[in-house]
Amino acid sequence: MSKPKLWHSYSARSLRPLWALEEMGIDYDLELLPFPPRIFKRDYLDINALGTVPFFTHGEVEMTESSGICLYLVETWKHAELSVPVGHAEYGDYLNWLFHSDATLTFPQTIALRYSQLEAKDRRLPQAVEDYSTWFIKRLKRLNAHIAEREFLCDDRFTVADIAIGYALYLGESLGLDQFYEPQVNDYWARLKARPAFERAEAIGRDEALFKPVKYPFEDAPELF
Ligand SMILES: N[C@@H](CCC(=O)N[C@@H](CS)C(=O)NCC(=O)O)C(=O)O
Repeated sequence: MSKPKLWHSYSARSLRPLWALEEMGIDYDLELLPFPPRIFKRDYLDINALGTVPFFTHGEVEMTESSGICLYLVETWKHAELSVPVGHAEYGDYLNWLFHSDATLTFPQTIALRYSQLEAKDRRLPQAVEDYSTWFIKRLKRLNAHIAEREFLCDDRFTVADIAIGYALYLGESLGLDQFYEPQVNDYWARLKARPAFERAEAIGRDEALFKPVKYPFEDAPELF
């Protein structure tokens, strides 16, 4: 099997596949980029025209979706411990959490992040920041109920669905929105971030990172560019 390669920026969604690679013990190449790469590493646009991270290659395969890459890794490496197979009673739930992680949870977070601190001060939108921060917390409703009686999301064990959702909780924490998490979500998040593979992956690029988010209520966030 050829060696996969991941382009990553500290604290970006590329942490999902990086964490999965570390959990699985796969040998990989890593390209560490300053965030956001479209500003600080212009030639990255020749590799990924979107300018976003992650970017992932494996032979001829090229991917840009962090939760999709996690699914690709467990399926391609046939990693049964971290996946839920087709036909399993919780397979639908497993896929739902994988997609929920980005389409429902990180989507409002990124709007709050952008309009509180990534944009120039005269383009910031406090109303959007407040509304989308609240929206993210409200969208945790399904997780709040699901995790109240469980240790992990699916099949009573840790899978890549936990990595996908765990990243949304990580981003929420970096934005200071964890102060609004319900206790069972805080406990779940504490279980996830205590995993050695998460600790290894999260530390990559931390010392060199140019960008570290300002926390809610995001007052006086400096201009980045
Ligand atoms: N849906 C994609 C989103 C990728 C994405 O937007 N990544 C952000 C970082 S979390 C990014 O690269 N932003 C930089 C930019 O938009 O210039 C995924 O889940 O991986």
